[in-house]
Amino acid sequence: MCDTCGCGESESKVTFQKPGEHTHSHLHGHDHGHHHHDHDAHHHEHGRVIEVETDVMQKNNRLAERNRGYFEALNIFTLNLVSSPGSGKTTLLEKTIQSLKDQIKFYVIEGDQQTLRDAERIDAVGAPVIQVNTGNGCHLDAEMINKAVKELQPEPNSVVLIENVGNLVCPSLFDLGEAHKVVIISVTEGDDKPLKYPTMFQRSDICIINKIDLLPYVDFDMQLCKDYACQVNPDLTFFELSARSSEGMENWFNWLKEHVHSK
Ligand SMILES: Nc1nc2c(ncn2[C@@H]2O[C@H](COP(=O)(O)OP(=O)(O)O)[C@@H](O)[C@H]2O)c(=O)[nH]1
Ligand SMILES: [Mg+2]
Repeated sequence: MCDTCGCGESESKVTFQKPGEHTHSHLHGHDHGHHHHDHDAHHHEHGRVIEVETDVMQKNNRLAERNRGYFEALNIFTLNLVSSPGSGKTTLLEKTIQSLKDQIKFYVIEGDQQTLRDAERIDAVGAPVIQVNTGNGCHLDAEMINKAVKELQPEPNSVVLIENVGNLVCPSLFDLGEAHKVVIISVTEGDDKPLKYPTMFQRSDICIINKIDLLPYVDFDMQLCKDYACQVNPDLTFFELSARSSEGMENWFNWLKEHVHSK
């Protein structure tokens, strides 16, 4: 898991902030008392490393199931949007909220290592939003969502959209309690992304291929990209769209409306 980037080992300072409010912080990750134990484990015995990582994942999965139970009880539909930086997650959220806010009540949890920029963009289109700054952490986890939801207080029958930290690796491993993971790739990133980052495509149910307005200018083979994605996950549902020009957005809106109202 995060031993590739080190974020899973470190105690990083996670902050929660609404636009226009002061930051409040939580020490996140391992408890102080356990830190040295974890640190030792990482440096001494290979077997212990696996044990510690299993503990972290088990704790996350327990909390994710609690989040899921909360969302189900209130009939809240939750999506976890994952992608590399710049694929268009925030733009897609802005356009989705602008177009459907009369029909669906949206709440947004924004994950980023630094800054309130994305939360301010969501605030500007009129949805309640909380920004989680993860510091050195390169993914959101179930504990952060648990705390963010307590702040946001989403109403029953609403939709909670979670924009994960831009990263195609670590966010795939952390269940947040969402109904679906949605992986977004843009046509400027290359058609071989599903082969390079298979876990992200395996764990997602939905794959949005964004920026199709740029197809004439890039070497991106749409069919090849979908074939690669289907090799790692034959059950993926695809949407080809442009969050900028709105081409293809209607299919995405229809999917969202069907799933929100089908329960
Ligand atoms: N041409 C084009 N640009 C887009 C599209 N969607 C997003 N962008 C641009 O891509 C950049 C990154 O978008 P952003 O939504 O911030 O990506 P995020 O990092 O995934 O949240 C911005 O300059 C957007 O205007 C699209 O469909 N077409
Ligand atoms: Mg963003």
